Amino acid sequence: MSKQNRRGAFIAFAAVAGVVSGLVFLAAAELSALLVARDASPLLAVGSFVIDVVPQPLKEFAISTFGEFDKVALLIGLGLAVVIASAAAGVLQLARPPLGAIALGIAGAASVAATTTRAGVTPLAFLPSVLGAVAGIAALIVLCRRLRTWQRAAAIPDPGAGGDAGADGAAAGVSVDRRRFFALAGIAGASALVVGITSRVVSATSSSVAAIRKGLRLPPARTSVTIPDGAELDIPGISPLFTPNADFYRVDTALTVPTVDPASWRLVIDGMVDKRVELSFDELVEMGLDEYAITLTCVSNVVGGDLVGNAMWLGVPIRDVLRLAGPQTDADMVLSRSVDGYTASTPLSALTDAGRDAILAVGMNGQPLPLEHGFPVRMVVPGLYGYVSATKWVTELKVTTFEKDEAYWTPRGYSAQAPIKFSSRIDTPKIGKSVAAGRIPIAGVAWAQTVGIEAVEVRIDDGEWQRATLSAPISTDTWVQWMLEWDATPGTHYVTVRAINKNGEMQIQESAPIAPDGSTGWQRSLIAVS
Ligand SMILES: Nc1nc2c(c(=O)[nH]1)N[C@H]1C(S)=C(S)[C@@H](COP(=O)(O)O)O[C@H]1N2
Ligand SMILES: [Mo]
Repeated sequence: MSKQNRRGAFIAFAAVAGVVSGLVFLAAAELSALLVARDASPLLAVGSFVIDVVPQPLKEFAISTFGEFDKVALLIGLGLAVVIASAAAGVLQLARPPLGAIALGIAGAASVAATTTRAGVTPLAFLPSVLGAVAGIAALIVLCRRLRTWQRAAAIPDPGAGGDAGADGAAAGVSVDRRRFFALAGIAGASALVVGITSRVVSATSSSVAAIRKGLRLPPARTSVTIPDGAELDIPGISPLFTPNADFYRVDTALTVPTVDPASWRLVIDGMVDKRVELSFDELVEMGLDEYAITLTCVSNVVGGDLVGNAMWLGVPIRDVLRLAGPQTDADMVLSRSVDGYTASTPLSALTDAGRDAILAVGMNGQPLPLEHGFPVRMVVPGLYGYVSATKWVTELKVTTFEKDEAYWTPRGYSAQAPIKFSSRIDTPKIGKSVAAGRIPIAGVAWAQTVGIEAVEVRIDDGEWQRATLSAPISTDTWVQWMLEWDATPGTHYVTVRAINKNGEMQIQESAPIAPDGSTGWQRSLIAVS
């Protein structure tokens, strides 16, 4: 091997030593997180930090490119960054010790900062990062020492005239040093992978809160919603009147689903109130549970999109809960806060006005809230986009003013207040699927929470607008289904839909993007008939 090649090879081995040390760091951190501080995994904390700080356009790019897999993509990206950074630390440590170890120490300090500043973490949250850094640094020092021993042995000049015996002896020494290095790196790397992956999987799947939720029996509803005859149309491909929990869209900034035990959950009502109030889960549900059929909509829903769903919620009016604390008259906003630090700003009037069914929900479609939909308690407010109203895993209602306080999305390009812009969607025929000529239904859903849908109109190509048949509405807070029989003729056709609300207003035709306060436009879809 030439001297040049040998130098290159040792740089590569140093990179291997670095990557192995990085794995040891993460594995030790994951194991100690599993044992002492469940929510303090450095990788996840740094990931959550990234989610909070990336600029809005990048976030939108990630969501539009990776869709539901945006969080997986983030974790893969982070993994790559860890591999590259720890390889660099290895090379540094071999060339200029102890710079590599110092680099790992800095990574440990950054990871302590990321974990301990997450909302609602345990006081021990610093420990996984510290133990991880100590283990990683120890591995790096030991591996690089071994590497240097081997490097020194390999650099022994060919004794030449000194005779064959000397050269053989040196070569044997070199191969022992090489074997020692690779054995150590292999064992450390493999055990780190096994320990790290097992700890993470155990942490993710052994949440005792999932079992607690399964065993939870909610009191029966005091009042239930009457479903009128004709509330659900029987058309293949249309959205069901109630979206099953498993199909309900999920949008949040939580990298891992928060696990909140109802036994330790508390709701604090504070801020501009006559008296601070704290409620336990039992105290909340004892206030009496009622059913509410409310359609939830995300501000990120594009025209024709699927970030909208309808559920039968079981909950307590927020009005009743706020009344216990006595909001002061100069307050105009409630800043709701989640265990994960997320906040939403909701106009106080949307929570207290008579006739507005804003609730603290504990049940969804006949079950306790699913963990990812906010177990054990979330807000649901008819007529406002989710980001300004539907706080999941909610733990605090701070009565305040829009002037004094700001919610999570407000400095990130979204309006502080955001009523839902009413809209309509075509569910069937599916875009891009060709249908057979003949009489077929065109059908979908339309929503205008708090006002109600008066009519839905459909136009084929440039024809007349035709009134669709509507399902019987459950309430003004619930979407309706609509359908129109169509004699489909072969060829391609444009189908356009628009809704009219019960105030006689027409759905906005002009298209608007989702930021800052929700999309507008009429859905126009191309349908191929054969
Ligand atoms: N804690 C928390 N609650 C949250 C969010 C969040 O990021 N964190 N996102 C909000 C947004 S933008 C929407 S649209 C709804 C979505 O609720 P779902 O996931 O149950 O459909 O939750 C809201 N509540
Ligand atoms: Mo949303």
